[in-house]
Amino acid sequence: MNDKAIITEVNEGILKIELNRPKAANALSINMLKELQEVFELAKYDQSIRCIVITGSGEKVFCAGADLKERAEMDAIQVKKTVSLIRETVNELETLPQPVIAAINGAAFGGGLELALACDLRIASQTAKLGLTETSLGIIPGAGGTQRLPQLIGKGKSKELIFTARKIAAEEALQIGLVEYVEEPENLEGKALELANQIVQNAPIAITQAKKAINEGYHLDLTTGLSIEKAAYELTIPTRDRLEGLKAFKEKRRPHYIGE
Ligand code: COO
Repeated sequence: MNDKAIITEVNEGILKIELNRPKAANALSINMLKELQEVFELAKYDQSIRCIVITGSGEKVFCAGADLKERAEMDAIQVKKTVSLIRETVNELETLPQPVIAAINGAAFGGGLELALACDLRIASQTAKLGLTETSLGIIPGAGGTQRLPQLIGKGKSKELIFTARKIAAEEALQIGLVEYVEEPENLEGKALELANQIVQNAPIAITQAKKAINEGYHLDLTTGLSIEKAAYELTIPTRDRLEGLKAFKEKRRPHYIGE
């Protein structure tokens, strides 16, 4: 029996992270958050990891958000500290150099959806429900939901979902652009790994710089965004991978990228 709140597995350049609190709906306890931060700290310096897939244990829940049982025992200062811990953990996920794919295997509510919003891609099981439910609990999304959701689906629909705390089905999430794919439950992990395997074939420095340029330039004016893209592109020029790409093209073979 694994009593770790996070289970990790690395296979062929892909790190799989599983939120492992099935008896507590994979809720974000303080312990789970600290374990997540440890995993992210190791992953960001591990060049053998080229893509990350994050999912929940079991079939019903991806992540039920903040641990409300822990929360009920906290005073105001402890709540502030814990929400900051969730926000910091989610922010660390978003700034990982590798692409992160959320395989949403079930309910993603509150901080659980905020975690998925900080990922680069989201695939939802057909059975998944998604919602920023915080206003139904007398609070607001505190781990980036008020910022990342509008960036993804627009202000109007974001206000509707946050004000109503509505839990939406995977198909609606796909229609509004909250997720990129919806899969049958039995195909969810396969689709996530299919995407991850496509990503790990490409040059890791280029992938990291493309992620950085998109994330940093997205909400800036075009001129500033283009200067960010220019700086990111120029970091790929001196790489051995760039020369390998040209060589592979000439030799009509698949490139072998080493991340240098
Ligand atoms: C959840 C759910 C919809 C799951 O519902 P189920 O009907 O499948 O299962 P239960 O509701 O019985 O939950 C299972 C289990 O997990 C139960 O424990 P026991 O009573 O000991 O059997 C629940 O108490 C526990 N559980 C579920 N969610 C949580 C939890 N423990 C601690 N914390 C949480 N969050 O029932 C559901 O709706 N959960 C609340 C989702 C939600 O609104 N989250 C937002 C919290 S605020 C926030 O995230 C803020 C971030 C900054 C998932």
